[in-house]
Amino acid sequence: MSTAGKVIKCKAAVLWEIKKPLSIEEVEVAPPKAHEVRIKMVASGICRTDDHMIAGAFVSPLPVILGHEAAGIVESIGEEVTTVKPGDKVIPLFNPQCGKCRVCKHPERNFCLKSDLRKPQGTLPDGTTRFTCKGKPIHHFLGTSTFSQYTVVDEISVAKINAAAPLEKVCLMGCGFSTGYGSAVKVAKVTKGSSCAVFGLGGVGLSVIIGCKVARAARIIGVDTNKHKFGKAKELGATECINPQDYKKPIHEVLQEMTDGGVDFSFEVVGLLDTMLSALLCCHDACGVSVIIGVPPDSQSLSMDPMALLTGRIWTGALFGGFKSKDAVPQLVADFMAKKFSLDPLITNVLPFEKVNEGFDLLHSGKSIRTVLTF
Ligand code: PAD
Ligand code: ZN
Ligand code: ZN
Repeated sequence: MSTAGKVIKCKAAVLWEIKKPLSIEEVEVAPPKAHEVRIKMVASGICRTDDHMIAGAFVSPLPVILGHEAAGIVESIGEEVTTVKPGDKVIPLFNPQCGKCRVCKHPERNFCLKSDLRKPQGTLPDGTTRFTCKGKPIHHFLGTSTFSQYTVVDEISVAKINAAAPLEKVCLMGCGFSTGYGSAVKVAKVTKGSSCAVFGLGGVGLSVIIGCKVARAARIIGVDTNKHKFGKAKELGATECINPQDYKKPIHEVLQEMTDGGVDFSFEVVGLLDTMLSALLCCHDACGVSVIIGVPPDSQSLSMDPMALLTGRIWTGALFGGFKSKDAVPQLVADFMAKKFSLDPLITNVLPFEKVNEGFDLLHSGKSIRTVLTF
């Protein structure tokens, strides 16, 4: 019996309050309105940004259904939807591509004006939600909300992908992989033979390393306070790994000494102000480029000496690896299918969706890279 046009009752993980575990609830998911798409979830990764939200470090309205790194199958579409149809394999896009705004029309930039990340409202673009639980509206998260058996997204927040793609792997294209990989190949534009430093060797940082390797960097130095991350970083292409706690000197000085005055490209993939500054200072003062990827704690700011930039360093940052999401994700999936890179090393754990809190425990313990929830 078709579910199109009807409310679907299903299970979702709801965050009612910050700093509390997610709770698996029965929710009602309304049918998609015009320009919207309802998706049956197949797999969703757990990203640190979901955890930042639980911890209160990233702020978006509560109660909310988190999750933004996923893949699924279109269940039904609203009126006027033209780019996907029921049965299509898709990836929800936390950074949309409306194609019409000033940023979407810019040849390089990708932070679409329709993104809910700008000033999180926790709704779809029309200002309402499609989820209810116990009679209360439940907010969306970054226009995606993938910790639910069904979700509704705007058409600007979904990309159709190859029908043969393994969804339990390519779900990582919804955030971690694309963000890290694009930061190296598209934002920093890492060059052949260059030196790179990557602060933070989680799912996103390791994806930066994959990008640096594809770009044929000569030296890729992984920096992490958890030495258990070093093995996997080296497997993916890091030429050496260092732990800042093993040195008396500030880590940027150590890196400057290791690389004849500083690396060509550095990446902050932790989300702390200290590491943002270290990453900036470890790149060469005249020709280095430093990219912020980690999401900083809400309302904190950084003070720095402008001389660090006056000498010629370039300091930038990017969401979603600088990719225009709707255009880039199908191509990234195609590159994966063509074996340009592997996602297997990033997926350390697979759990049934109901065990989502165990997935967060694994992230906190430092033992997992990516946990993929299956539905
Ligand atoms: P993760 O928690 O899996 O990895 C973070 C890594 O940083 C871990 O290996 C830690 O051991 C390490 N670490 C912690 N403190 C330090 C320190 N002081 N020095 C060096 N290493 C340290 O997170 P993730 O890979 O899922 O995400 C990383 C960040 O990127 C996080 O802030 C997340 O919110 C952000 C992110 N940004 C985007 C974007 O579009 N810009 C997308 C996805 C994630
Ligand atoms: Zn993410
Ligand atoms: Zn746009």
